[in-house]
Amino acid sequence: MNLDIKQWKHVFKLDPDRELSDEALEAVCISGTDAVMVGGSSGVTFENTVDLLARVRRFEVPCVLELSSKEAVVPGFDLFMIPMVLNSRNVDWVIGHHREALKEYGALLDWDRLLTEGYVMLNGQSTAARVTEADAAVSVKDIEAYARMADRLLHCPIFYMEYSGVFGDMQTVAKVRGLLRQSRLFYGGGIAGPEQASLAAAACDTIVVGNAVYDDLEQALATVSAVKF
Ligand code: 1GP
Repeated sequence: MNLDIKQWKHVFKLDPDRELSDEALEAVCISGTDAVMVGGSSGVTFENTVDLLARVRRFEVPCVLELSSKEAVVPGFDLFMIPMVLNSRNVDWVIGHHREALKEYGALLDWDRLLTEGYVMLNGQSTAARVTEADAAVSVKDIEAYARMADRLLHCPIFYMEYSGVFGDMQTVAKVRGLLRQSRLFYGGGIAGPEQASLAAAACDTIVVGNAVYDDLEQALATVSAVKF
């Protein structure tokens, strides 16, 4: 199992709050993707997260939990990704929820499995942006500043450009990748099939495919070979 995120080009993100048949889940897990990330912006509970972990565990693919609430901290994932929403107006989404989680679990954590994601929410209409009270009306200069913040000030292993639900501006994505020294650039948003997957993969380091799994599984699966083989 390859847990070196520097080698990951493709990730599927599955939402514990959405239905996925066993056949669809199997197809996702054996698709050749580098990892399955479990996470969502609403309706994520301990129960539905455990359930999805158990179902993904039948396969060999790395399984990552992207933590969005301390109620859904489930042990047993290969890695845990901790978002810090750099363009949130509410400090809770930058460090507040993190403080509360660490008060409870700080002494128990396996820090080697934990990775910080410096997030910038870029689609103001998305649930993720609304829930995290993000100021998505940012300029390219702002995004570049957030990228340097994640990369050089905070030393986040991941800088995540989140366009959730819409396909983003690949010129900006490529420009940002050129600035990063050590953070890996994750791009997510609106990758509906192989063409968008190739475009996004040419601009970032790792693409994240979410909604397409639920909207058009065949197209979603075709994103893997578009970027990996
Ligand atoms: C969402 O970045 C991911 O967190 C993927 O976005 O659902 O639009 O593919 P989509």
